[in-house]
Amino acid sequence: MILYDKIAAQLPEWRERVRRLTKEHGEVVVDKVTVGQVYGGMRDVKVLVTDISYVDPAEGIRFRGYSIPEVLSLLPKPDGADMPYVGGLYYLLLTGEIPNKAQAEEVEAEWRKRASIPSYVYDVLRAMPPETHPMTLFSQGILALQVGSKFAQKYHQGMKKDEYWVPALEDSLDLTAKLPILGAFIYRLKYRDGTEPRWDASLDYGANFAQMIQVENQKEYAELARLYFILHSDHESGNVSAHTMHLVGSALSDPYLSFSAAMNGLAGPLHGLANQECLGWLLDVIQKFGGVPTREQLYQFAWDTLNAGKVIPGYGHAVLRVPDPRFTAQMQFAQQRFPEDDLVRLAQLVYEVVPQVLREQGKAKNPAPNVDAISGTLQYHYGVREFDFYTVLFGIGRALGVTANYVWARALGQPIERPKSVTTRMLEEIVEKALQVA
Ligand code: HAX
Repeated sequence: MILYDKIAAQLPEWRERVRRLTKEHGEVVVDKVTVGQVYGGMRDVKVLVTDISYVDPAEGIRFRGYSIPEVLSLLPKPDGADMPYVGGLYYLLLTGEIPNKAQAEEVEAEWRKRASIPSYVYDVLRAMPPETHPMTLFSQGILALQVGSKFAQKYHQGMKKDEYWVPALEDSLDLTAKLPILGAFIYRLKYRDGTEPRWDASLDYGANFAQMIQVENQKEYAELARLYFILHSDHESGNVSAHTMHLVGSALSDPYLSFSAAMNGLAGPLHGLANQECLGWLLDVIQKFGGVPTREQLYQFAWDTLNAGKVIPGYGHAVLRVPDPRFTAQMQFAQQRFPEDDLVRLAQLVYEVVPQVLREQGKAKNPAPNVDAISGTLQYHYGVREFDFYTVLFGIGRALGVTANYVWARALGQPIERPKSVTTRMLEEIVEKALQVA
């Protein structure tokens, strides 16, 4: 398999680079940590390594060194499509190389072979109360699939550490192939007729999701699905979902166990759930004003949100200090295709008004939009209007990045994660000593 061959060929050099760093230069200091960071969610502390993506605060995400506009223009596309193959993006994340069309299609073919879900998984989900949140069903569905983990089987049969990455890659391909089916089934179960989706072997990953989720305009939605999954795939390793995957995986929990845990983190309102919250906020505005409000009305509404002690969803970021290029790419998609849509016009107006409001409030370090400020608007336009489902879409995309990281973490023998904690009293003593010295 091409992904296996490519990674196997790169591994000796990577292992030597890591060996040199850790064995010969392990004592070199990378960063200092302040009391504020210890108590402040470890913000900006450099303690994770990934070569798969990097978020530059002043520019946004780069996947394997490529910016989002570069990724969207360089990756191969299905015939007649504007948006690239998701399989091409997975190839890039896993190997660091831009694939040609045949290579991207080979990843798509791998997914096709693996794209089915055992019927007991559907039964598990059907047994849940109907009001269960889609993210809970998603996480449970992933756990239910865990019994098929090749990593877990091989580990218990006895496997050399050097070989961990091979079944990790197998599981990652299996898991990423099954997630669109699982997501589409959850959508049908909660909001449609509850039937089981079937993968269409003649379609690519994005187009398959479009047909399985049963939207009306499948051709256009397939473009959105490809864009959406690519944009949401990775955002370096410190965000809650990626870090959870890495942390749980570091205990050699298999990709299913690790990814289910990651999805529980993505389900939090400050992380992936923000896309559902954001659309809810936009719809509240439309409902309150009977359509797109004036600039003044929106300005006041934003202040009312802040004064009620709430955050404005879709704005702010822990790392970024500029508008998120994932926001920009989705806004361009909407502006090119349906600029007159009320929600698109509103999202644009919010973009013009909310940063000013957040700047006036003076708390948020980044008053600019993040990926979630627009993603729900696009789904809504194509008829996917059940917005508590949106984080599942994010999760399907996020799997691409975090499984690529999982494979490389096993390939490079990354150890179990175990930072050290201190007590508040210890921090007070450290501060007292520092004050005496000063
Ligand atoms: N609205 C109101 N207040 C905001 C704000 C927003 N959009 N963004 C930040 N702030 C506030 C914070 O709540 C914090 O207030 P306190 O000092 O009272 O605690 C202050 O500004 C400083 O926060 P920060 O340092 O700028 O931001 P953090 O790194 O702490 O948090 C968040 C980053 C993304 C969680 C934050 O900006 C936020 O809550 N945004 C709204 C929710 C959201 O859009 N989340 C999605 C983020 C992208 C993502 O992960 N998607 O999955």
